[in-house]
Amino acid sequence: MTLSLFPSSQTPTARPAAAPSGWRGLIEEYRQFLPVTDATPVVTLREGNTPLIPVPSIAAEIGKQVQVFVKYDGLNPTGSFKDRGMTMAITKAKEAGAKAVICASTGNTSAAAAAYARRGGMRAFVLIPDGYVALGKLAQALVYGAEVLAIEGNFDQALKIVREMAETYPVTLVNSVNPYRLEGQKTAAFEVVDVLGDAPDWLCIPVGNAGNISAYWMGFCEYHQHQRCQKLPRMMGFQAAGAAPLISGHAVEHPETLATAIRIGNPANWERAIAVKDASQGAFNPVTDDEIIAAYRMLASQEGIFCEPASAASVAGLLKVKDQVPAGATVVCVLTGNGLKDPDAAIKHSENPLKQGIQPHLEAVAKAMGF
Ligand code: AN7
Repeated sequence: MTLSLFPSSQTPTARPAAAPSGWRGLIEEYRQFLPVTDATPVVTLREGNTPLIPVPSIAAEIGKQVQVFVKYDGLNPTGSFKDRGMTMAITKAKEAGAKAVICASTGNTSAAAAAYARRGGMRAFVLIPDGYVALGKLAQALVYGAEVLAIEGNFDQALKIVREMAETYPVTLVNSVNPYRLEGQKTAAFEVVDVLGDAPDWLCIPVGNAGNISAYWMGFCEYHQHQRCQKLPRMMGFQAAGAAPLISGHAVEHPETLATAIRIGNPANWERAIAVKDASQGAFNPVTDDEIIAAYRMLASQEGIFCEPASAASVAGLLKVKDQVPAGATVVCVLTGNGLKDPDAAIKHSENPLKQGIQPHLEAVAKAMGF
C-alpha cells in the first residue's frame, strides 16, 4: 500500500505553466507615461512596486491624528530608488546604440548603473569619491562588473569630470542630469497615489543632487493632469546640515555628513529643486547627523524598517518640523535606500551592544540573557 500525503479529494492539481504575470517593472506598468515605443529594448529587473508602509510610532510622535507612511524604495533590485531612473536611462542608452555608460556616484547610482548596464550588455564606468562610499554599494558596483574608478576628491568633482567626459568620449552619462533618469523616478509618485487614492499632504524626502524631489514632483503633476489625484503635496526636502547648499543658498566646497549618499555640495538639479519648492509651497530644512541617526535607529528598532542613514533624513526632518504638520494630514516619507547598503554605519551607530565571550553552555547563555 502506498501512503499518500493527500486524501485523493485534496490532491493538489498541477498549476498551468506560469505565463509571465505579476509586476512587470515600471516601464511596462507605466508605459503610457514614459518616453518608450514598442520598439524600445526595455532593460528591466522588475523594479518598482515598493511598499508604502505605515509607521505608527513616528505618527505618535507627531500626534494630531496624522497618518505617516514610508515609501520603502530600499526594496528595489539593487536596494535603492536609483533603479527607477536607471531602467529608463539604460533602456534609452541601449535604444540609441550606446556601448558604455558613465556616472559619478556617492554609491547608489553606481550600483544601479552597473547592474542595468551589464544586463543591457554595456560597459559601466563609475567614478566614486575614494573612502566615502558605503561598503555595500562598493561591493555591488564591483560584483555587477562596473569599472570602478575611485578619485581622490569628492562627488561634486567626480560629477564635473564625467559631464565633460560624456561630451568628449563615446560614453553616455547616466547621472540625474540625464532626463530619462527623472522620467523613471517619477513613477514612485504614481505608486504612492495608486495606493493612497490621492497624493499625500506632505512628501518628505532627502535631497542630495535634487533629482528625486524633482522627479516626484513631475510624477504628482502628471497624475494630477490626468485626474488620478485631486491634490498636490507640499514637497518637504531635507539636506544633511553639513551638506546643505539649497538651504544656505551657496555651494558647499567641503560637504560633510555621515550620510555619505547625500554628501553633495553642489546639486546638479539646483534650479529645478528651487522651482519645485516654490511651486509646491514646500520647504527645505537641514537635519544634523545626530537627528539622522536618531530617526535611523527609531525606524529600525520600533518599526522594523532598516534604511540607510541618508534615507532617514526624511523622517528626521519630519520630526524636526512636526509642529508645522497640519492636523489630520497624510504624510509620506521616502526611504530611498536599504540599510544593508551601509553595514559599517549600522554597527557603529547601534546602541544595542553585542554580547561576546559567552561560553557554549546552556547556563552561560541563560545567564547572559538575564535569567
Ligand atoms: C540613499 O548615488 O547621488 O537628491 O550618486 O543614494 O536625487 O540626489 C545618491 C543620492 C537620497 C539623494 N538617498 O537623491 C548617488 C547619489 C539616497 C541616495 C539621495 C541619494 P537626489
